[in-house]
Amino acid sequence: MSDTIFGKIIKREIPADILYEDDDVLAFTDVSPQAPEHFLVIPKQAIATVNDIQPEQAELVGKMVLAAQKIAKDKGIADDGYRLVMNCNEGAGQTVFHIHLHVLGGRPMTWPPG
Ligand code: DGP
Repeated sequence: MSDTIFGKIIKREIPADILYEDDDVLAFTDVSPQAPEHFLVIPKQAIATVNDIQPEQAELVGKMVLAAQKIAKDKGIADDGYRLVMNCNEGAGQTVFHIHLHVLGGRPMTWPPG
C-alpha cells in the first residue's frame, strides 16, 4: 500500500502535534479541528479502512481506544464526555486511507451527528 499522510507523520517526514506514542499507536492533534479538543489515534501498522481490519488486529484496535481514553483523561475531557468516530470509506467522509480514531470533546456533542 502506498504511504498516506499519516504514514509520513509516523515516519516524522511531516510534522504533527504528537500527544502520545507507544510501540503500536500514535496520537496527534487534528489539523482541522471540529471541536475544542480533536485528536486522532492511529495504528503504526497501515490498515486502509475499517473494512480491512482482521481478527488478529482486534487487540491493536483496542489499544487505539485505550490510548484515546488515556489522552481524554489527561486533557480533562473524559468526565464531561467525548466522542469516538471512525469514518469508513468516502461515503462516511473518510479522506485518509490509514484507519484513525477521531476523538472529539470539550463541547456538548449533538446526536444524531448528521
Ligand atoms: P477522515 O475525514 O475521517 O479521513 O479524517 C481525516 C482527518 O485527518 C481530518 O479530520 C483532517 C486530518 N488531517 C488530514 N491531514 C492531516 C495532517 O497532515 N496533519 C494532521 N494533524 N491532521 C490531518
